[in-house]
Order: sequence, then C-alpha cells, then structure tokens
Amino acid sequence: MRTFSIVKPDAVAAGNTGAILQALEAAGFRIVAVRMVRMTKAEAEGFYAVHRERPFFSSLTDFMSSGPAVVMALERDDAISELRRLMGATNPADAAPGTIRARFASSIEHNAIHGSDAPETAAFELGYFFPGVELS
Ligand code: FUP
Repeated sequence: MRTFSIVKPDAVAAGNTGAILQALEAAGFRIVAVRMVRMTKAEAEGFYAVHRERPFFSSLTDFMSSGPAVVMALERDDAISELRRLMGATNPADAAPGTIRARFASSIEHNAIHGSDAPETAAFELGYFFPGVELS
C-alpha cells in the first residue's frame, strides 16, 4: 500500500532531508518516487485546498511555497497509519520522542514532514505531484 509524503521547506533548508529519508527507510518504507519541488503559492493552495477556510491557510501556503521541498510516494504495509505514527503529532510539542516531528520540527507550522491522513487524501495527493504513478 502507498502513501504520499513531503519533506517540508523547513527541513530541507535545515539540511535534514537525508536524515528524514533515512528514518523513513529504517522504518520499512520503500521510496517509490521522489522529486524536489519548489511549489508556487497557487500549487500550495491547491494541495491544501481542504484547509482553505482555516485561519492558518495563508501562512501555511506561504510557508510551503517558500523554498524547495521533497515530495515522495512511499510504500509499506499500513503505509498511511505507519507514516502518521512515525511523523508524530502535528504540533512537535505533543510529538512522541523519536518521531520525525519530535526530532526535526520547530513549530506546528514548520513541522518538517507531511503524510496523507486517509486513502482518499493519499490518492489525491499522489496524483497531484506524481500523475501517472500507480496509486497502490
Ligand atoms: P497533519 O495532518 O498532522 O499535517 O495536520 P493537519 O492536517 O491538521 O494540518 C495540516 C498542516 O497545517 C500542518 F502540517 C501544519 C499546518 N497547521 C498550522 O500551521 N497551524 C495549525 O494550527 C494547524 C495546522
């Protein structure tokens, strides 16, 4: 089963891309597709369209288009829930020790990594950045 992930601009800028990919592979994820992207504001708005009414939408999409990010298709058993567990809570202050966000995130917005939260969002997000790649 596959899911979609992003090493966010804060983690790329801090030089943590390699350590995060290492943590993913060490947890049994296979990197099926990977690409560095510099999102435009409009691409970030399209990606996070489900959050468009939220108060943090403008700031979040500014951040996501502020620098290069690494988009990935990842595969393993229970990929969606296992990636969410490895990422840790959205707010790094609440993230369990050893999780990627506990290790690399600096705030609820600059939180190092994205992972799809459900099969429907994984399908949308994989297709958004990897049109033509198998979804499962
Ligand atoms: P998650 O699925 O853990 O990435 O979290 P959400 O879907 O709730 O939020 C999506 C992104 O919005 C988060 F990664 C960071 C950002 N966010 C904020 O900037 N402020 C908030 O209060 C909540 C989320």
